[in-house]
Amino acid sequence: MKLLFLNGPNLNLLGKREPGIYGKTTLAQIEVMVQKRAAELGVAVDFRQSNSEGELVTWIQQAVGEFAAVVINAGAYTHTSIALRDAISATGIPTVEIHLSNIHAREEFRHHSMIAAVCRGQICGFGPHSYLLGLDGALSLIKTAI
Ligand code: CA2
Repeated sequence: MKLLFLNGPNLNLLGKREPGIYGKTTLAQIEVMVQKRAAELGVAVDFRQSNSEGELVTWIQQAVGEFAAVVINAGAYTHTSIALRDAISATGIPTVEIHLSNIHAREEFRHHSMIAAVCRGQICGFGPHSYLLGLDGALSLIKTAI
């Protein structure tokens, strides 16, 4: 079974800029953490990042038939992207929304997620651990026949 982890704009800067907000852990280190847990659970993970909205949309479209579920930190596109919402909705692929920070405790413009209503669940506020919770969440969706 394969899971697709998608990361949106600027998440490639994690651990390198603004550690006060997003911490010191890099995206590469988060991937190592996710891959380790996934291997223990016998699941394959493809872990990707893009700054391009269109590329993220294309990856969601292509996930159909190849991945059992998607775990997505859409970054700032979370709050703006009808295109990502439509892609998740159109493909019907079970999707878990994740965030490092608690978006509901931050600026008001981060409180609304364009994709939340078409995702199966939302995890936020646990720092890098949100990714492991996203992995668990996606697996629980698959085990309960989605
Ligand atoms: O908390 C999250 O995971 C976010 O998805 C992160 C996004 C933000 O726009 C969302 O509201 C919440 C920002 C990702 C940018 O990451 C940076 C990392 C280092 C330096 C600058 C940005």
